Amino acid sequence: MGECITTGGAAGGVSSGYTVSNDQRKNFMKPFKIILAFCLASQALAETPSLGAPEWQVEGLRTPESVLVWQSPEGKQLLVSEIEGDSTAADGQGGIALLSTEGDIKDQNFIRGLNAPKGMAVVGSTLYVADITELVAIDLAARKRIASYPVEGAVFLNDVAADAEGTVYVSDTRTGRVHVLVDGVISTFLSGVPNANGLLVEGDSLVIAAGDTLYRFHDGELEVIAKGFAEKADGVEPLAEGGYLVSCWAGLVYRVDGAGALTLLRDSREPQVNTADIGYDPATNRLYIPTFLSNGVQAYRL
Ligand SMILES: [Ca+2]
Repeated sequence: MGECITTGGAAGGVSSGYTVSNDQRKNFMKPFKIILAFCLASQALAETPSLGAPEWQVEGLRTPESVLVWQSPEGKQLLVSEIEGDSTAADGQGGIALLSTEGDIKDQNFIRGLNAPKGMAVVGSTLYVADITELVAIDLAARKRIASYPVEGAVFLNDVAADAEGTVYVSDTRTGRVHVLVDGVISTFLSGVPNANGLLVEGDSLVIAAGDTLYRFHDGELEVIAKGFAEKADGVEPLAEGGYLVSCWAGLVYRVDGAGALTLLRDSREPQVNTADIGYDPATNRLYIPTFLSNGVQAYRL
């Protein structure tokens, strides 16, 4: 166990440059505290990654960045964003592939006409996709873009998450911000979160994977859930029994338990197989890993 910092309440809050707009209607920005809830600086890791062999893997995708388990009208399917080329190039090449949960490519051109799509979230029959500097809304039934929401100052929009009311959040990893779409209007929800990437809505909290840290933003405060990822965190998924799965693009997958301790499940940095924005289905306990530069998706039963 290394450095341990525990703070709490007004006296223990850490002053910081983090800012939040938690009242979007007033466009209100105010500083807030970072609460370091756990002592996690250097948790012991399992010595041997234990993910085992994949149940299946698909190759031939086009820079797959994110996998989303989609409860479609035809049953559960996988949406896979394909950057197709450079991650920051508005090249008109990119889209969403449709896969079965058993690894069949049902339609690699399910959605086309994007640039470098990354994280996704579904609200009703609308798919929201982060596409470099804009949040794109797509009607999944018509398979067509229905709206584009340019984000002012955006550089690298990355992950998307939505709450039960249809509020949509999108992170920008380069600017360290999280933006929010409410009633068709985009505004900045949080700023000063370096490497903000994976997003997850849990009740009235927003979980953010950023750099070596997993945060929970709740009631105006940003607290540390876990810290110590060896590479920059990318995707985050909730586990049914509590805790999370967190991937790091460079090739790491961690389990984060309810107390914030990390267990390394996979390290594929040496063969240079990326683990980008993962998908997870708690009903089948299946983890889906987009391998990015390796152009595949792998499925594991945990
Ligand atoms: Ca592209």
